[in-house]
Amino acid sequence: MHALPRPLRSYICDEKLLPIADKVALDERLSFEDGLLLYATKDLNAVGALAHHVRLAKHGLKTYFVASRRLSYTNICYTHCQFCAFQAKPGDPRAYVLSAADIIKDLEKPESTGVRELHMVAGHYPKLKIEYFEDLFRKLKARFPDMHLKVFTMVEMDYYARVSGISMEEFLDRCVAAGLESCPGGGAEIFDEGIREQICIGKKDANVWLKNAELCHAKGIPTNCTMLYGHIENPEHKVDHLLRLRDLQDRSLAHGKSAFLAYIPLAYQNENNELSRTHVIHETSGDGDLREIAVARLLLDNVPHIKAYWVMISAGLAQVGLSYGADDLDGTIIEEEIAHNAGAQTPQGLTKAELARLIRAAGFEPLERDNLYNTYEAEALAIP
Ligand code: V47
Repeated sequence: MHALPRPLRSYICDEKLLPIADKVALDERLSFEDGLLLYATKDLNAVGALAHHVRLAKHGLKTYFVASRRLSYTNICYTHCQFCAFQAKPGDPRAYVLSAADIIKDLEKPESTGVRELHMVAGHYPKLKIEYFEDLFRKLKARFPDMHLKVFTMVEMDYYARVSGISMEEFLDRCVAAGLESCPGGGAEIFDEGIREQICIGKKDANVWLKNAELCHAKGIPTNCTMLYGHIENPEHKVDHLLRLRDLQDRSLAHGKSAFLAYIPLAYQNENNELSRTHVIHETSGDGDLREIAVARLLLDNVPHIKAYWVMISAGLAQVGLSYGADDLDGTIIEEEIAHNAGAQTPQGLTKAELARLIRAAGFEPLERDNLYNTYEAEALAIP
């Protein structure tokens, strides 16, 4: 087993962290107060070393990436999230809705060759009903049987079940029968109601997100989870959010047929959206981005994978994040709208070779994966 070469206590400069180091060494669960200390300490390297210890114990040097394609079937959205620069209202010249034929045509382009995961999230548009999704998923599966369909945030599925006039259960069962295989982790934002009222007025409350994730897990649909940070939240809100995810994961692991596969901290991108115009933002920084990865690795002891999402924090920092607890660089992406409309300066996509090179250069072992973390050796795929 991989382990740090020295006792964990020897990495600590801030003595307040010593009890946490002892808990981590004994594989004991951290508390809410421990979480606050991990956010408060100036000893970021110690937080990183503790997270790296856990990462090495869980995954060794293995680091995952996926050949993935992002697509949004519509950008029209009737919900109004103040942090979002992606949404368009009907009549907006930017507004679009894609048909199954449009999406298939896009996926037939050479740049989508070899894609194993189609990750689709989109706006909330009442003209799209369950029949649209059934038809879309069936056609996608008929044309690309090996492409994994990862679709809908927990809030998005709630919206489309309601506008279709059917229960959440029926909506999910019909989507799964048509080809839905897993769900991404977006739409969680921050669970604290006071913050939600300021950043996404009118969006469904945290309990809807959590209830639907639990229902997915009960039905055997794996999902991911996220947290949007770097806006107006404070550490209490973040620890509360992470522990609500951890509690749900405990329940899913005990009673469900599936559970969260990965957690992704999402760094708020502040351009072209209302939130940064109306509120004072606690902007994210390199220190903050690494801390989010490390704290998640330490608090979410029951979620197997932590992603360093290069699209929102840069490829270079995501690479450093691999030594702060992350074991997954997410994917090739190819084209991305949500972060880039909000000012992300990163490339639209990275090739498999670029991802493998970033991972190797940081001292880790790249493994291409599919959505369920079945792996393919980079060597076998001739990735340089
Ligand atoms: O749902 C929206 C968030 C999410 C902004 O599951 C923003 O594997 C930052 O969910 N700044 C979409 N974030 C991204 C997402 C995701 C990303 C990577 C991997 C996975 C996964 C999921 O991004 C949205 C919303 O929560 N978001 N606007 C913004 N301005």
